[in-house]
Amino acid sequence: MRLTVGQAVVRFLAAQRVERDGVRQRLFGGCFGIFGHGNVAGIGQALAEYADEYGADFRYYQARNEQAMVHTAVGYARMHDRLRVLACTTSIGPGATNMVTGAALATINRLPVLLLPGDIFATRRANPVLQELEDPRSYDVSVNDCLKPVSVFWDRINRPEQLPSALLAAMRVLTDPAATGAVTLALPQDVQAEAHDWPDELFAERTWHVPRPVPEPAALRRAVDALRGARRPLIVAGGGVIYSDACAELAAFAEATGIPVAETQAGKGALPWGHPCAVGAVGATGTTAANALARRADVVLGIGTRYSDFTTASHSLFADPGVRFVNLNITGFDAAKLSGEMLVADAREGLAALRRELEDHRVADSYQAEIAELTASWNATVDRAYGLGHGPLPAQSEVIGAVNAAAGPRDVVVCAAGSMPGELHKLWRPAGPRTYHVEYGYSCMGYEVAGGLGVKMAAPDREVFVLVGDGSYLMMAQELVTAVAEGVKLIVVIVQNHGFASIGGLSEQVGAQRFGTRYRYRDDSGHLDGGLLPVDLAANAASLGAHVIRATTIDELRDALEQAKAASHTTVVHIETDPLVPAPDSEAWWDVPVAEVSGLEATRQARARYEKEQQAQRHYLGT
Ligand SMILES: Cc1ncc(C[n+]2csc(CCOP(=O)(O)OP(=O)(O)O)c2C)c(N)n1
Ligand SMILES: [Mg+2]
Repeated sequence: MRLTVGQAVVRFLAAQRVERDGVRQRLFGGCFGIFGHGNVAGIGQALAEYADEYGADFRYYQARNEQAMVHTAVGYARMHDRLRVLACTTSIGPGATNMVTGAALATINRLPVLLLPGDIFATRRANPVLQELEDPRSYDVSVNDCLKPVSVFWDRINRPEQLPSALLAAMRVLTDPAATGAVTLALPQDVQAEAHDWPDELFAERTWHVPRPVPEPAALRRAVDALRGARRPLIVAGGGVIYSDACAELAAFAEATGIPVAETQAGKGALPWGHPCAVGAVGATGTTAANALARRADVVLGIGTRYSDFTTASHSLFADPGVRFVNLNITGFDAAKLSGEMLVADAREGLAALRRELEDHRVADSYQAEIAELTASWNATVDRAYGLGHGPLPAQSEVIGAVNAAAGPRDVVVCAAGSMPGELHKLWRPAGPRTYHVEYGYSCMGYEVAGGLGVKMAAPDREVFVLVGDGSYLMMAQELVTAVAEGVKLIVVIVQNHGFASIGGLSEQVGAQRFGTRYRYRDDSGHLDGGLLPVDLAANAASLGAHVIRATTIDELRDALEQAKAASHTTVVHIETDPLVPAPDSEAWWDVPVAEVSGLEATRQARARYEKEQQAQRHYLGT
């Protein structure tokens, strides 16, 4: 079949299928893109040529910003448990490099996305072309090389003959849960438009089977022995539990053994709030219940977690001198962390195997009673935070409480950066898996609206509540336009607190006095501490085509959320909060270095506190 490279790419992607647990579906939900020179005549022409043939099965979606469209693809893939993917095509140069942040986010969160940046001419006939980097040391370098370290697979197609093997490798990586992340195929613009005679089999329907590897018997025995010997075991559930659809198996294992389950940001919702074994968030933004258990745990069973510093409280949380880790993970890379017993397997298969071996094993009644007591005490803390009645401006925790009350059991909350992720992690009461979507691998400002769009595209029958701070909103709000154009309904709650409440708090903690963390006019003394700026984000959202409701009290917020739920179009609710109300304490630390010498008394005091906290840090080298 004689097609251009662009046409071949589109035909190939449309023919890919994915299968897990006997369910087979299209791998690609479509292709996002912003056209320019580099893709308009290649992938762009191909998408135009096949638009009617493929219809909704493989649709072109227009974004407003290339970084944002990668976020959208990530939200979509996560909501589909990594089984469905979106492609993203860009022009060369700035269009391509705008995707670098999105690619890093995808790779860090272990979520699949296919990036198809345009690239400079392979023939180099008229170089330098518009937007070409021109590295004097090598004409082989282009700005797309920036995507290499943030991609799990990267290739450049300089000749049509290279395409089939590159496409197959890309699909293998996208559908391999142990390897997945951002996959980049850089496509020089002349090559995209070049015709080639392709074998017909390249475009035949092809099914990629997602594996569920089972644990090796010897590794299983070691893990079982460690858990049998534990008096105070604790499970740390990460995103892998949800992506592997292992939540029911996790509940069964926890119920059989009585082992409490703490959750990372990506793992939150693995057990529904209120489950007798659920102790909530763990780590620097954790609940006092999970963290008290973590401090004294003798065996930690980490499942599908990458053990970020937030989870381990910067290696200070797991404080029992003899604490050991058993890590059930699809990758050896993560399973080896903290010198853990490596149980390399699919989370669901691994949990089923552990349950078979440990069904007769239960934690002591006294431990269970302690768990219930700690959880009840934390629940009372959340009740207080939700009903604080702070004034004149409400506290952020009250906003979270109102959104939590408005969300139905299948609805999804989306967030990524600022002070809300930490508060959501500890305070939000999830109804179950896939209802809590906080991007915290990269905690990227600007993910919220764009990622929320991808979530809603993947789950159109659920309400999607996007919680976004004013800082994040100002960084990347423009995909509201895409939501409006596509008729994809989002409920966006803008939490206006005139700057970076999160970094303000952090700044105070490190003795930097909230410097540069508020949005203010420059004052007469030259500092950014002047009056409030005349910024109206509600008006901004309205100008982008969203329906807007302004709320000033929590009661008005509740009303606004009900109106937004009843509406059929994207609705933005604007509320101002007090940035200085602290969230309930997690009683856990996060390592952010403090200046070792300073003329500021506040900094010197912060340094003294820091050096004390640092003493709790461990290497976890095993026994
Ligand atoms: C792209 C990006 N730049 C910078 C940061 C560092 N950062 C984390 S939170 C934050 C402030 C967020 O402000 P806002 O959205 O208003 O939330 P608030 O802190 O006020 O809750 C900054 C600058 C980041 N996470 N992402
Ligand atoms: Mg803010």
